[in-house]
Amino acid sequence: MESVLLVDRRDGWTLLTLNRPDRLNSFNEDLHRALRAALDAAAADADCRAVLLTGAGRGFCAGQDLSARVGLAEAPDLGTTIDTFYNPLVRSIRALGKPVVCAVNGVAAGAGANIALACDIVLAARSAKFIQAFSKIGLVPDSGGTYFLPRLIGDARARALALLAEPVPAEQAAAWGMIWKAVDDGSLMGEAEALCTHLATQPTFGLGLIKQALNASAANTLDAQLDLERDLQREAGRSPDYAEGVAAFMEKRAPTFTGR
Ligand code: T3D
Repeated sequence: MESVLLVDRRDGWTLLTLNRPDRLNSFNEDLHRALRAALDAAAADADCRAVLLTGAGRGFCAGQDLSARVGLAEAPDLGTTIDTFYNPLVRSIRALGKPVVCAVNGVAAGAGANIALACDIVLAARSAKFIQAFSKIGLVPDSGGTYFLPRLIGDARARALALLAEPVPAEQAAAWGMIWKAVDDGSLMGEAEALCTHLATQPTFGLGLIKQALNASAANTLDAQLDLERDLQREAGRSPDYAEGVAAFMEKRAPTFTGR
């Protein structure tokens, strides 16, 4: 049987493809475990300097596999699933010390939409759409939806999307600032792969520090954020890639970053 997650090690980065296309790549426990393991492996692998997440088939991800939620003798404790799977997944994407690019190849619904939004740079095929599907089945947006959405697109839009579960087409998502950009369907993977190839040549340690600063920003006061920037800059200033970046600039040549 084919794996629920395809892992493809490229030159300097890793492609992760959610692979349950007949269920629009919705999450079962196997997919959760495989994705977490792959992200942990990417985190531990110094030769992996970016991660690209996408979906097989016509959808990106339809969130939780609802077939696991029917015919149960008693109501499931969904808080346990969130604690065990969804929250650690979102935390590991945000905490990964290297960029995570998401190529949204088709519909992203429920937790699938919010896992995409947790990634650092989100490209979407023009035919893709984002749906906060939760309210349609009596649930609450999870996987960071109520955190990311108001910060990305403002409270008014976040509220309407969460309460109405209306689909947001990729171009609208880009116009609202929910994602980085919408691209032609046929160029999605080419653009996303080129982005990862580029990121894999960049100062990875510094990019990880940038993620740390931006992750902290939403909850910090300006004073706290200024202090954090100072601390992170101190670390960045000690990195070999900083020394290389400055030397290359002064010597008017292209830098060769090692990621350290
Ligand atoms: O439970 C917990 O652990 C709590 C955590 C919750 C996190 C969540 O994500 S809750 C939200 C769960 N997701 C949804 O409610 C979305 C359900 N899916 C849809 O609304 C629609 O499928 C889409 C809008 C995403 C796409 O619509 P469409 O018309 O393009 O495709 P479709 O025909 O509905 O789906 C294609 C197939 O995928 C279909 O199977 P079939 O009829 O061909 O055998 C459909 O049943 C299946 N599918 C789609 N989404 C799911 C799914 N099967 C299981 N679970 C799904 N989420």
